Amino acid sequence: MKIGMVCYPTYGGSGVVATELGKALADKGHEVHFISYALPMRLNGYSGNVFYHEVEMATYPLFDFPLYTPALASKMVEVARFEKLDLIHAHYAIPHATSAFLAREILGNGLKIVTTLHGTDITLVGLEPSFLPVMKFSIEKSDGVTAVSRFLREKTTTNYGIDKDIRVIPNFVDIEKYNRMPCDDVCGVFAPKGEKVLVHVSNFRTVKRVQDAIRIFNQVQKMIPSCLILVGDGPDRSSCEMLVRELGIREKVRFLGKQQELVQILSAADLFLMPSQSESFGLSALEAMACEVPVISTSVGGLPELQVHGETGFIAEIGDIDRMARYSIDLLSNPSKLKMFGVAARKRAVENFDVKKVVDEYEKYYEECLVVAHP
Ligand code: GMT
Repeated sequence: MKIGMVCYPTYGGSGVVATELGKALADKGHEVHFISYALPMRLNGYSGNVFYHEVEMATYPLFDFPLYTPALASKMVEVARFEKLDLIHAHYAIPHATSAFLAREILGNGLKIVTTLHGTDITLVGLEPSFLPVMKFSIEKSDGVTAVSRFLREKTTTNYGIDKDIRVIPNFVDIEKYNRMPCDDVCGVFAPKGEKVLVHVSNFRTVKRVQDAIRIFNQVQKMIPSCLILVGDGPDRSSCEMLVRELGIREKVRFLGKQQELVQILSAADLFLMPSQSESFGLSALEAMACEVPVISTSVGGLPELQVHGETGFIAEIGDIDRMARYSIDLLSNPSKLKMFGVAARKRAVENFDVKKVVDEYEKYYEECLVVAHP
């Protein structure tokens, strides 16, 4: 198959899913053409079946805002026409599904569109009155639609009144790559005296509630020698750094910023914190689980579909910092329980979210979509 993979190139789950999916499909012999305004973050290393097409943005004094949607549609038309694409897979509906619809109309050649809904495209941004009708239309006009959790499928049908078959295909992880490895060097840096290591990874947006992770850790470090490793960057980073200074725990908290390679870091971790306010799946928690790291999370969105309370970690209400701190202290002060939870976390990742299994699901879904008439 010849697939156009359209995604955001930035530090975020939807771009990661698109990139890892594209690479895995290329390994299976498909030809994958990434289309975006910059090289997707995890698109590193050369593969003969992978191509990258950058969307050029024309500027003009009349335009106060960049006109990405038509520019992306034009690039899709060009790539689809000359590379003879079978389908466009749009990750994150805004504006990718809309540009794909435009491209299909222009081409008039039966190009299929599969749209994957990832999270805030449905739960937040798409609900803005200035986007909603276009979002609904673009989803309805896609030949196939997938959502990364049952929660997100439900939100899409209720919030938008969309009466369309939406296939749930979860996030996935390369369980061979994401596997706990010896990490003496990293552990020596993070925890030279054998402290416990808590990790949080996100794009530091408000929905991630990174301040809650810091407050949970603040309670933990009063009871257990420990450190907090914060990976990622985004709008809330400065306020988080400020909070760490206010709490007087600067020596115990490391801000690593954006990182490409997480396996070493996750292999040094004892616990992963995900106190999000909204999370349609929680890809970074899955990557931690694959590395035998139990997760302390909130109960929002798709998180209860990912992890099992009392088995792979613990789940609490949004903002219940005390409870999440208590759960953390309980696990960290009980080595055999911590180990058991870590093993269960990996087992769940391997049995349910292995890249090989999930990529096959996408492949089958593409095949189904190729033979249906456009909606
Ligand atoms: O919806 C977003 O915030 C964007 C997206 C991203 O690009 O970071 O994240 C979402 O998609 C991920 C991959 O499918 C999911 O694992 C995340 O849970 C989801 N984020 C939210 O729902 C907040």
